[in-house]
Amino acid sequence: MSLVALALACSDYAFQKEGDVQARPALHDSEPALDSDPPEDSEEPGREQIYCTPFDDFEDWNQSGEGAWRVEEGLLTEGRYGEYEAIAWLHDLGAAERFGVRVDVAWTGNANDLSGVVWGYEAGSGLAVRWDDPQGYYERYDPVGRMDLSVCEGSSCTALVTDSSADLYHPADKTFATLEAVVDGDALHVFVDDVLVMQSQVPQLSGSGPGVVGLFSDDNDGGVWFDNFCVWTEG
Ligand SMILES: [Ca+2]
Ligand SMILES: [Ca+2]
Repeated sequence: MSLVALALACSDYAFQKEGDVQARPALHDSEPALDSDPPEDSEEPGREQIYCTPFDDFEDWNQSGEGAWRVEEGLLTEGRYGEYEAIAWLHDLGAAERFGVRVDVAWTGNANDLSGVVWGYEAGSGLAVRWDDPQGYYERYDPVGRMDLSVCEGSSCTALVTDSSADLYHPADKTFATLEAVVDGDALHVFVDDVLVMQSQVPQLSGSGPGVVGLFSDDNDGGVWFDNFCVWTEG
């Protein structure tokens, strides 16, 4: 698929570490009616949340291409009709043996294609975990939806691993699911609402991040919505 929108978080490191452990509820501080419950794994000892944004604004993010990103009432949305591509990036969150990139994601309308998280973005290339066809609009998978791990070079992504075995249907009603990619050495585990939906071992994962992190959106006609984008590391 050649149509790509990628927005990478950078910026001010709006680190929400002021309150240490007490800061963790800030993961879901802004729209309690929309947010899901804090995932249990964010409470695991040893993990340090190193970046988190509730998308009060998008000013510190970089982007390129033609993705239609904007903040609306504390949510980041991207969506437009037709073909487009966009890439954005920020500064580096450093390296860790084990890390997680997570975001709350929701959709509206129809004809939504790919959404996901990005890490290790450097010189126009990065790794992405992407959730494809979450409403089954394109009837590409049975059960609905597919997860992949891809290498994205600019607007062109090549899947390293795909997994369509889990039922990844999610309605386009602006309710949020939490997508999380956890990398541990060369192992990848992908969770939706803390349920494991894909796992794989891929050599390219070793030393891949988190580095420059961000979000991926491709051809979400109806619109994709993001909230509470957070990165944690361990070790
Ligand atoms: Ca928010
Ligand atoms: Ca589409």
